[in-house]
Amino acid sequence: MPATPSPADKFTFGLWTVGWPANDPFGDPTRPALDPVETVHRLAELGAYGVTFHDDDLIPFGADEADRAKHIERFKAALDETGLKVPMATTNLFKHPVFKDGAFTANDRDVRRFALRKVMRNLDLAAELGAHTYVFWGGREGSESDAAKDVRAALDRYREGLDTLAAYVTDRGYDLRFALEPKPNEPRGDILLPTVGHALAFIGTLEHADMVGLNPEVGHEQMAGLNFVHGIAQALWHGKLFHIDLNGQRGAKYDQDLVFGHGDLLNAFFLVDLLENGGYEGPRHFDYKPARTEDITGVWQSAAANMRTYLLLKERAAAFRADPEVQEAFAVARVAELATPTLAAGETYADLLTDRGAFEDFDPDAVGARGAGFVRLNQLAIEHLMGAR
Ligand code: GLT
Ligand code: MN
Ligand code: MN
Repeated sequence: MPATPSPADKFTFGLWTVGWPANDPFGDPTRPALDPVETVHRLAELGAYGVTFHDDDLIPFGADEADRAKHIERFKAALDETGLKVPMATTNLFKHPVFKDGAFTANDRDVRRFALRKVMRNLDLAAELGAHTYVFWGGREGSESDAAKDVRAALDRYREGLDTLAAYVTDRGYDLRFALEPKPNEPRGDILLPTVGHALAFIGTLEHADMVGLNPEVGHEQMAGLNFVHGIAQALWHGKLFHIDLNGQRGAKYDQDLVFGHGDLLNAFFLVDLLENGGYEGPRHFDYKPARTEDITGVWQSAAANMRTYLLLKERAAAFRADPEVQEAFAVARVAELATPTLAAGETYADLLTDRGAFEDFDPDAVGARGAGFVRLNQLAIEHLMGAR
């Protein structure tokens, strides 16, 4: 069978993904907790490259130093036995009630100081385990009331927090970059930095902007009604696609965290095409939740499904690009022509003003009447995706 994952494919999973015991706001867990050591072994058997974690996924919140050291040692031993890597780590700044009004942007200054200390402690561990990316998902940074949050002050504090942590990483000599993960809402009514675009603009204001990029998640942009492929293309264009969270989402509703491809499959096809051909070399990280209906067998089946779907889409995208009829359709649609600058080399606006062919002798009605051929191209993509070609 083709589409068998191997570490070379760089597939990674968060401990919190397969480890989710399937509790939701309406119901109790349907599965027992998973031991991180077992997760490491199972992911390695399935062909994954690495595993990622929040501090609290590995070490229960409030554990003492001795207990903490034991949890870390067991995890390290499992990594050594399996060869699994830890390319990314992050901080849980959302579960404990202390973070109910946010972490870096909580109105309460003591909470903000505690949050920075919690991150610094886990940055040390991330560096020790060889991670190169540190994710910041600010799920609690936001509000339900516009009276209760001064958004401009909150952005000042968000920036202060990230600047402080970037200075810490730089001073310690850690080879770590930060990746901000946007989300429009849930758990807060409105979350700060709600989309890729908001986060990109914010990053430009940071003191260490060069070491801060993005970790966009498929479902989060789709919750905001946005085209994920466009968001990723723009992040790549800015040189800011540091990491990615792959999953599935069906429309603008609660955060579904479905298996990759189990939401908007056509968008997933074009996403894989973009990632494989657009210069992204980082991990293909799955941030999904095995459905609450599944038992532990279903958990590992769903983990495998993420990787298999990605590889199948990669095959289909390659076949699409190699198809001579597709190449001809690309030419008809003038897709490559967009890479040609609008002005010729050395040409100025003054030259453009004297080019009669650009205006006086140009026939907008004739050009406006010409069909673009985009639908045929799209249909060819769909037929390749369906395995019909
Ligand atoms: C949380 C969230 C994810 C983030 C994780 C990183 S935690 O599960 O829903 O989208 O990527 O903090
Ligand atoms: Mn999500
Ligand atoms: Mn995520």
